[in-house]
Amino acid sequence: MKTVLILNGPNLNLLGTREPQVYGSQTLADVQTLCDSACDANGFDLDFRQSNHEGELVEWIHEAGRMQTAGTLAGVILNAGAYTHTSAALHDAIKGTGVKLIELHISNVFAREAFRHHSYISPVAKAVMCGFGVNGYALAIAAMAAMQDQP
Ligand code: CA2
Repeated sequence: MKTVLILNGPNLNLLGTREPQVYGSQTLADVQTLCDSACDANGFDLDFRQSNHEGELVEWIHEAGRMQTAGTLAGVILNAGAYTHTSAALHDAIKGTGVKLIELHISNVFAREAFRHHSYISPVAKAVMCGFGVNGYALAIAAMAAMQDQP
């Protein structure tokens, strides 16, 4: 069984504690439970992580690249949080490893402040999803399953 690696960036550990009108009221632990069920339903193992540190996220993308080479990775679902809008390092890591990656956002970033409209991740992602709330995580896992026969 292949693994879906779900990476969450800065401040997503605060999910459910503030800004419920933007991000909903579920916690990151609730999201992990949702992802567990979605992975079960789609025949994947789940590896679910969060970090507030850009370098740690870069290291995890490198790890994903090694898993992809070994044939154990289905793909990465990345909610890079605010690093989406700032991180050339994450862009380079995704491009350099060639990992199959879906960029995910809980909110519709295009309906928000202008600085959230640009993403360093989108040009190196296979697909981009935003605005579905935390249910977007389950939708992204189903999309990852549908993408498995693509190169
Ligand atoms: O909509 C998303 O998923 C975002 O990636 C969330 C990031 C934001 O910087 C992106 O533009 C869009 C922010 C995550 C912070 O989440 C919090 C949740 C509750 C309370 C405080 C922060």
